Amino acid sequence: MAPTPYVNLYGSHPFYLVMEDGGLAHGVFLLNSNAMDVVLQPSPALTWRTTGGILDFYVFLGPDPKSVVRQYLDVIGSPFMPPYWGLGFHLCRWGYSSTAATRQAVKNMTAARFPLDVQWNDLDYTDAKRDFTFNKNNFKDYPDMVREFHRSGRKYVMIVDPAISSSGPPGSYKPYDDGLKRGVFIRNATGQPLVGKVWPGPTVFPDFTNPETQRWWHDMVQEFHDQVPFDGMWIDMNEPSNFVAGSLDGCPNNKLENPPYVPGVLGGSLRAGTICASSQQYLSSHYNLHSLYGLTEAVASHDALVRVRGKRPFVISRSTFAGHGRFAGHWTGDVRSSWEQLYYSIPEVLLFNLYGVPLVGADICGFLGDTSEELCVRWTQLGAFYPFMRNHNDHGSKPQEPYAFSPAAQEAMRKALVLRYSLLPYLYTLFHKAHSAGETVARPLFLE
Ligand code: MIG
Repeated sequence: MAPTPYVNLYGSHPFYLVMEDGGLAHGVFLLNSNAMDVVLQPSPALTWRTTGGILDFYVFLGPDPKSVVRQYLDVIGSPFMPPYWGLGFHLCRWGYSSTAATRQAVKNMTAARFPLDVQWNDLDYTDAKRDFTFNKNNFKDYPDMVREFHRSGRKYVMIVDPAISSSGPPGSYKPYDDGLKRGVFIRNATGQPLVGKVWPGPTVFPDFTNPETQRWWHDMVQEFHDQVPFDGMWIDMNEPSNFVAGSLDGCPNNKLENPPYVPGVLGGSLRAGTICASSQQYLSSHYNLHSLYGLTEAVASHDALVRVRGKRPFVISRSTFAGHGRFAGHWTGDVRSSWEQLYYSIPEVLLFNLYGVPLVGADICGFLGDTSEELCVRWTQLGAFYPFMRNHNDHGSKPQEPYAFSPAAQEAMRKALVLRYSLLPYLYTLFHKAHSAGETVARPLFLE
């Protein structure tokens, strides 16, 4: 779920770090992907209550907090090295409804003397919200737009959702037809591809634990890249998110769907907002694999980009699990344009660094709802210190690109951006140390 108190969020990292009064630190990792409660007890204690899997515990003795993080990363894998351009300023919004509108945003940034390294598009570029297609009306010259961005030294990233449209006539949509033939979709109790509902309407869900799915995903990425030379992938909705509970046909009544204990998840049911727990994947049931969906899609996307572009990949994911940072970064999803959410983005960014996902940031100025000038200025100043710096906005909200504000506000934002850019070599070095030696990029002071 989007950041809301007391509900399950986009990702799972069953790891904690304790620092005692004397400065000694230790950490514990429970490598387990099942649905679980984490209960903070009043005494210094924590209870994990998991609903399956293996009780595979790791204890990290530190003795200092940085060593705990390094020891944890020795187990789960250290962060991938992002391309240098990934550390620049990224601009996005849901509602750049044409190549003209997208180009205009880039022009406005340049005219207002703001640095912009990476331009993004949300679902607007697609044909009927389907992956690996583009809209032949408003985005008719989409490939040319991306090539133009390249000529001006910029990079380009677009959104990709995992769910694949399944309702078109046979022969009309290759990702579905080909995926069906290759058996890459998650199956329901009767062995048929499970059909849910996401942006394009009825959809099926790739099972990224199947090696054939990884190959199919690569082929789809390759074919789309042959048309549109994009540089990175923004993988959204990969918890996986579903607009109906379980599937269009509901879920069967069995032990995995109705286990004796359900952790405190939204709606009190494992299928709420996602697919049936008893659906079958290549490795095991979705009951066991649910929390790994985003990670397995990140692996597929990372590997596809390496093979297609032959360069360091750039993948930003909403869902994450322990080990994600080896393959991709993370943005913190649908944050509200509020002071409270600006505040919470700080512990979130610092925590993801302890989790080995240093390429992380919240949507600057907030995503949901209208921002205000003061909030957007302060959030840009804070965001200049996020390892991943992107301004992204919901459709229908008031514009919040840096150039949308008063001259005084723009001047403050420009200063923050110039400061970030002057520190980029330092930031890049921190990423190298995270990658090569298990360090953090944005870190809480107690690590020092
Ligand atoms: O149901 O693609 O978190 O960043 O703009 C919403 C549209 C789907 C959720 C993402 C948000 C993105 C939006 N997506």
